[in-house]
Amino acid sequence: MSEVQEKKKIILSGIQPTGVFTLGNYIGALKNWVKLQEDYNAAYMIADMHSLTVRQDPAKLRQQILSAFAVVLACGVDPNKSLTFIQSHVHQHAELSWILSCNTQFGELNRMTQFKDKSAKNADNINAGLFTYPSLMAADILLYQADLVPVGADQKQHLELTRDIATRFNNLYGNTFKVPEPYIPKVGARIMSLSDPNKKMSKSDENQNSFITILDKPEVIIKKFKRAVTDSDMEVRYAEGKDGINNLMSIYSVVTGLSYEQIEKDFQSKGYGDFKTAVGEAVAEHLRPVRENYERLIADKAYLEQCYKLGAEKASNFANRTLTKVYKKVGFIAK
Ligand code: AQP
Repeated sequence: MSEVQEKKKIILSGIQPTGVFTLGNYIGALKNWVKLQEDYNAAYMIADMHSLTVRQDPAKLRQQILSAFAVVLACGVDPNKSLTFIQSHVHQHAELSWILSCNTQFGELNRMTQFKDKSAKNADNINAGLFTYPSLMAADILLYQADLVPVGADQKQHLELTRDIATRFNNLYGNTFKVPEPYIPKVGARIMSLSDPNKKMSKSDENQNSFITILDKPEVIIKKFKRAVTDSDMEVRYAEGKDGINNLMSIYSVVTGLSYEQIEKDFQSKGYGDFKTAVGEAVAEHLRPVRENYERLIADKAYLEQCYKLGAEKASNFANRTLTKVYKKVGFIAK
């Protein structure tokens, strides 16, 4: 981060390479990342270490990490403007995570609802990493002295814990960490599954028809929207109990910029079939530039490598300042 940029507030966000990013990840995170890099000193990471809390196939994970990095750039994140890196390339994350684990209480981790949810989903692999995940997340944030962290509802509790850990550490050892604030994006819809609109759209969902990936071909996108679960009513109208239609309207509104009122007017005398086709076509068109950028980037492995190596070097320099301070504070001897 340059001297001039350093005056801006620091914002940090990460995304797990647990699959190809969905339209939900795009609308809820990546689209905002691009906007935020103008006003903030942004740090964006591919959270590959976090993805190990669920069993991954190594060959697939390797490919997903690179693909995820390329998608982030394809969406418009500029590695010259934002610190863009792969978490495991910056060893300070694991190191600070250990120190923070020793400053986090078992009871605090045991209260995390995501741990309970994920344990229920992965009953055959309730590993210690799944339990201590929030300490690693705290390290991710505190290493960069982030002022702000964009959070969806599911990460609110973890950010609260990060704040508690930072405050506790500062009280015990003297001021070390910036205590981060949540950043609530101005526009940020929660995109729901196309096959079950009561469930969040997720990249690791087993049902391929439940999500749109950023890289799906236009004909696939249109087909998936045609299959989207709606209701037995016939009206394109945003209303309670019409979760499927509400979800499609929210997606359509984000990609076209049209208000719900305008959408209802435009589809007044048309059926769900026409509406679903319109949503599919609009999404396919909206994602076209990202898909085209991605195809260009993923074919240029040398450029990607250059970007993630430079990102790792810059991130590591920054993170090391914090870690050195922490090691000194807790009483370790400098090498
Ligand atoms: N459906 C969604 N709508 C809006 N925002 C979403 N995000 C995820 N799904 C939606 C946002 O994407 C960012 C990165 O999320 P993540 O990869 O760290 O993990 P996640 O939230 O658990 O995303 P997935 O797709 O559901 O991953 P899996 O299937 O691996 O658990 C976050 O900012 C998140 O809010």
